[in-house]
This record gives sequence, C-alpha cells and structure tokens, in this order.
Amino acid sequence: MSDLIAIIPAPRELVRGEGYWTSADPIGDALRTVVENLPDDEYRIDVTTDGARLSAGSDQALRHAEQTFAQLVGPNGVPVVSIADAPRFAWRGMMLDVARHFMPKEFVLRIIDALELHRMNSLHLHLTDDQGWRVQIDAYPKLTEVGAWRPETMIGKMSHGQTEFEYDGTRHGGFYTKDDLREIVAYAEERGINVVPEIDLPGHMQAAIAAYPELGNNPDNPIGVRQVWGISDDVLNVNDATVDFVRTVLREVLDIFPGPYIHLGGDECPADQWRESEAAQAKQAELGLTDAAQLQGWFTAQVSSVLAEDGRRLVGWDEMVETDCPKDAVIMAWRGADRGEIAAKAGHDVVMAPHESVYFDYYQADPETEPLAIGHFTPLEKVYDFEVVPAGLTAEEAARIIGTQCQVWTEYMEDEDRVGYMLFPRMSAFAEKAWGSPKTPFPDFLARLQIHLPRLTALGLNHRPLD
Ligand code: TNX
Repeated sequence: MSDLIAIIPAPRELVRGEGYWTSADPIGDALRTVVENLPDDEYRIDVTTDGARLSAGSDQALRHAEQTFAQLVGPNGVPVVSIADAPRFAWRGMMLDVARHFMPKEFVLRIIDALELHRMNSLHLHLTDDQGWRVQIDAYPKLTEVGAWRPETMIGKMSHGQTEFEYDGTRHGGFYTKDDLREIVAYAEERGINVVPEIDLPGHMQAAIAAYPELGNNPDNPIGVRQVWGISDDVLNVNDATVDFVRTVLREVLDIFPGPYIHLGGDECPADQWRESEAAQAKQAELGLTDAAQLQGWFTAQVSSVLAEDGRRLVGWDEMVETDCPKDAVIMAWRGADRGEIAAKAGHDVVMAPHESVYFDYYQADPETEPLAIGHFTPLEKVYDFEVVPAGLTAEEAARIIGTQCQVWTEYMEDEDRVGYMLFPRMSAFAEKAWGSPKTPFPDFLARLQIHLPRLTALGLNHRPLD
C-alpha cells in the first residue's frame, strides 16, 4: 500500500515524522483553531501519533488547511507531519467559457468543488460571446430568448480564412437565470472562491447584436447568433444608446455578482465596421481620435464607469492596455508572457494567463490520437514547467503579478466530459504554480497525481488518463 503523501498543490513546507495517528474519524476528531498571530493567509497542520491540530490565520486559511488535511488521510491513518503553508499568489484562477458551449449549472458547481480541492480561489465565467449569451438580463429579454440559441454549429476544425462550412443540424444553447447564478456565487463563496463574470465587449458581441440589431453597425442587415468559430467582424456600434444599453446590462450583472472584479473582455475587436460606419466616423471626429481602433478605449471607459460607481474593479484582456484604459484595471495577459511584462511595466496589476502555457483547449498529446482540439501543444509537463512571473521585471513590477489563471475555451468541447478531459490533470499541475508549491522532479509530481486523480473522479469529474 502506498505510503506516499500526495497533496496537490504541495504545501510549502512539510516535515514528516515517524508513524501515524489512527482515528476512526480523523476529519471529525482533528482540532481546529483560527489564531490571531498567524498571518491571514497562513495555516499549519501538526499531526502526532495522538492527534491532529489545524491552525490558521483566517477562516479562508482554515479552509485551505481542511483541504490539505483531507488529502493527508490515507489507508494507514494520518501520517505524523508538521506543515506550514501559505499561497504565493492572491489570484489562483480558472476560466470556463460557457458561451461557445453552454454548461449546466450542476457542472459549474462540480468545477467549483475541483477549485476548492486545489485551493484555488477564483472562477471566471466567460458568459457572453458571438456564439451565445448566457446570462438572464431582465431589461433585455431577447438577449437570452434569441441570443442564447444557435440553430446549428459548424463541424470540424475551423481553419484560417475558411468560408465554406458544414453544420451539425442541431440547435444548441441555454442560459443561467439570475437564481442559477446567485446559487453558483453562494456555493463558491462558501468554499472561499470568488466568481468573476465576464461580459466580453465591444467585440465578441454577435449574439447580443443578433438579439438587438440596433446594437450593431449594420442594423438594416440583421445577423444571427454566430455558428462558426473565429473572430467576428460584427462588433457593437459606438452610439450613445448602445452605451446606455450596456450600462443597464452591467448594472444587472453587478446585482448578481457581488465580488470585487468584473471582466469586460476587450479582446479581438476588429475596427473595420467602425471605419465604414458614418456614425462611428462622426464619433471618432467628435472625440478627436486619429484612428477608429481608439473608439474601443472610449467605449470601455463609458461603460466601465458603472463599475467604478459601484466600487468594483475592471478586469480586461491584455488588448485593453493598448486602449486608453484606467490604470487600476487588472490585466489578464493571454497573448504571451511578454504581454504580462508590458502590462506590469505600465503599472497594472496582472493575472498571467499566457496561452502557450495555460490554455487548456490546446492539445495535450499527439493530435492523431486525441479528440479534436483547436491546435497547439501544451502537454502536462509544459504546464508543470510554467513560470508564472515573467523574467525581466524589477521586484516592484513583479509584485504587480497578482496571480495566474488557466483558461478553458470550449469551441471544441461540446459537453462536460470533454471539458473534464481537457482540464484535468492539467489544472492539477497549474494549481501547483498558482499556489507556489516547491518544484519537484516531474516523475515525483506524476506519482502524487496517480493518487490525486481518483479525488477528481470522486467529484464526478472526467480527466485525461495519464500516459
Ligand atoms: C482567443 S483568449 C480568444 C478566445 C478563443 C481562444 C481560443 C481571448 C481573450 N480570446 O475567444 O476562444 O483564443 O484559444
């Protein structure tokens, strides 16, 4: 029987002693205390042959202690250990794209269980995109009546410049009611996890434009919810009425999600339609802007004032740094680690989400033998080798790297099993980076992972098997 201690993410310090504490109910019998003199984020676990004590600097740290302790309990009892542990990063996140493929509420709850298991603390829900709008908004019911559904979806892998498509003939969609989302938020909060909603704008808005054509740049040529992947040219127009529309939507979003961070996307927004639109050109001239692309910064500033008024903080993808965005915006660096460097040097707090290391829609093994994915290659070991803080930052700049986040974009993941397959075990390796676990040789990590994977299965989650 394995005697290996398999805690994932591994704690900072663990000293093993002789023997085991054997108790019929170790979880019930362990002593727990929240101690004033410990730092807020720190916990300790002391196990002797006579018993176990969990002490922590806060309720949140005590939750972490509980997770670690549960992973210590093995078939021989609880090994004698002393553990001292605290996370390296404040933001330990995972992003789930529920727009490209809708995922049932129950599955989102299971993902929250997995985040808790990995002592992660942030769930970013990508709630809107060209292919679907997933959040109930009372003021604009068509966002979900129309925007949450697409009659069919393209089949196969989309290639660059592709114009001819085959479709599956199957209607796809769904959305979360406000009650669903409040339940998700409450469930997450009980587990120390903050939910960050994303309303992606002013690009990636085709589903909203399908529902309300007046939001688009060509309202006389109505469009449907997008049925292929890739980047849409159909972006929001920059009319004052559209700014008001978005503000109203955001006020409802703020009412559902009480957390400090609200994500307003900002990625991949082509300015072509603004160049061709008389109204956008007039707005550009009125604002004295030299290029239509600058309208994005103006638009984001107009709508994000709603966040500031309510004491919330704007989060955006790294394109936002190139628009004239507020200095206190948190930037998610996705186009590469260098984008995180640029954002940190510009004075932003940064969450590292570089696609080459932590996009879990990428292949994790030979595409010949794997289910269809978007491309690239990010095997488990590459995730395990990920260095969160980019080289080339001063200590002061490095302190602006507040954490890291892994991303699951679901263009090529039609259901929960496929998401589980792509997410795990890569998220387990990621969690060690987010937590700041001491790096051990990869085979040692794999040995721990062998014991860890059944914990995911026990939560009802699928994972890719180890090679
Ligand atoms: C880029 S990352 C996107 C997403 C896609 C993803 C696919 C980002 C902010 N935008 O819309 O789903 O690539 O890997």
